[in-house]
Amino acid sequence: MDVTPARQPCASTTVDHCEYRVDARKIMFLLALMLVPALFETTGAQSATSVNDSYARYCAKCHGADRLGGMGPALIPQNLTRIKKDQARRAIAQGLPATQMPGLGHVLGDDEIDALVEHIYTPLPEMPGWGLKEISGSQIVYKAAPQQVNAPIYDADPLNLFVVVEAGDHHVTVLDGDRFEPIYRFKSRYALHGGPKFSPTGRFVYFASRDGWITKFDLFGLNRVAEIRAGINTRNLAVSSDGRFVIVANYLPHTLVILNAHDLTPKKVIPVVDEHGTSSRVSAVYDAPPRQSFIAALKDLTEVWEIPYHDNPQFYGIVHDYRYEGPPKVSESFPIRRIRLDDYLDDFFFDQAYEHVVGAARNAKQGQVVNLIVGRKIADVDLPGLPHLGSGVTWTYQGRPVLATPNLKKGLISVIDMNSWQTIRQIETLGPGFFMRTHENTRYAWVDVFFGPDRDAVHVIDKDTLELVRSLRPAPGKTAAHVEFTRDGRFALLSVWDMDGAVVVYDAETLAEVKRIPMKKPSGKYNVYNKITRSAGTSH
Ligand code: DHE
Repeated sequence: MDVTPARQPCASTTVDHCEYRVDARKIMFLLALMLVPALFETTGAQSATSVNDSYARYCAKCHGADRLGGMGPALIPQNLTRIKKDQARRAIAQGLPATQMPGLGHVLGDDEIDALVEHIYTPLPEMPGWGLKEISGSQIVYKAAPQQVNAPIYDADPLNLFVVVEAGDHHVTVLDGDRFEPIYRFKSRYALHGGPKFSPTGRFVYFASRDGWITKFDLFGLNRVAEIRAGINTRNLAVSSDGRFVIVANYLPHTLVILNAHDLTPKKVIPVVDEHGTSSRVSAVYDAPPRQSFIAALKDLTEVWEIPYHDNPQFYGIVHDYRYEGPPKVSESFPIRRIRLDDYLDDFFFDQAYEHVVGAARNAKQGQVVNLIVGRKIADVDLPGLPHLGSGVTWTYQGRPVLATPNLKKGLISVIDMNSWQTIRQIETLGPGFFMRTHENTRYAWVDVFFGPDRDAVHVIDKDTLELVRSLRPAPGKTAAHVEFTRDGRFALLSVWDMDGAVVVYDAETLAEVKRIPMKKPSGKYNVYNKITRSAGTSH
């Protein structure tokens, strides 16, 4: 059974499909605009029509015809509070780095861009609600399928499976990580984004789509268990380390939604507001297992939230300065601890002990280190450009723990000493990178060159010398990105991001190609064992 989302996003399968060409009608229109200005000094209705046309032609496919988001974020004043109008103007004209937003300055005139800016800063006549009632109403619990079993229905190591998200045609492939053969392929919700998250044993996997659908899938029986639409425009999800809860971070509405991990029944909708009533989008939410809590970074408030999910009151002793809001220390009350910061956190990273959060704002000059125990910022970190901390990895270098992160604006990898929080090295690359990966059993770290002319290259870095040792180009001319290792670290799987793409398997020691598995724009791949053991070399 499949259920149509309340708001159907565009049926197209890629984002680079959006039409930005100037056609003959457009040229005629622009000529008319130049030659007969008086024609256009008429009614407001006409200019409203033309801005609606521009929006429909250039924006709607990614941002939704209703401006409530799709592949791109919602374009409504509530979600644009951190962007000034001239920044919006620049973004439309020149595009935005590290996003799929192209510049439209070559097809739209200044007046058209101005009109679009006014349009997106105009409140919608009515904001759709997506509260507990609507969320509950969208829930689908799939009937127990005959194949629901207590062991995998296939002959492969269930902990060495890869879940591969194929963004090209919105499918997921379950891949045997020993034989490198697909076991099963199924249609996912439209535009999954972020890493799927696993239950503690690795049997179940949870996906989030940009338009708010959460899917629970059983990797033993290879069937969907339940689905629910938790938001209109969603960022990501996290699963509690005890396997009881799923939490969903939303851009729209401004909420965090807690679900029962068993069948996705909603438990609580938390409005994300500060004490003055200002609301915020949620940048991302993650699980912090040793703390038995969720940590959420907020986009429009300079706060980080910690939301404990543990019943054991002893847990609360770990943190001395807890300031509870709501009923205290009651099971499943999900109290909120607010940690106030100097700046926003758009992207962040935990140390392996989950004691520190290293975060950065998109437009900040440096990052900040927040100690979760004392609940405040303890250091600044030199992180120029736009570090992609969510993709950071750690290893031991000369006896000390280091964090390495790619940068979405600059071709460099920052390597930071996690004891002193000083930068040890900036490794130059061929261009800005999106994803970085390593594994405890390999001497190399891999990072892609996601943007620019060398986007088909992937660098291999020696973790002992911090030198680039090799650049691989698995498919010249096609973007190569996102590596994940097998559970033993012997093989590295790399994506060729193309409709006619592939997952390419490399020997992690010799760097020789072992196998190529055809796939449709495989955006990310996730190894069950590495995820549930929280390998230092992968995203959590
Ligand atoms: Fe992502 C993860 C934010 C654009 C592909 N991306 C994440 C996460 C965040 C994030 C916060 C971590 C969530 C998690 O795993 O739980 N991404 C953002 C942005 O703010 C940004 C720059 C703008 C936006 O459009 O939201 C952005 N991301 C993209 C893309 O354009 C990518 C390349 C293509 C796509 O699918 O949209 C993209 N993001 C990914 C992938 C992951 C991800 C594949 C999971 C990485 C992993 O290995 O864990």
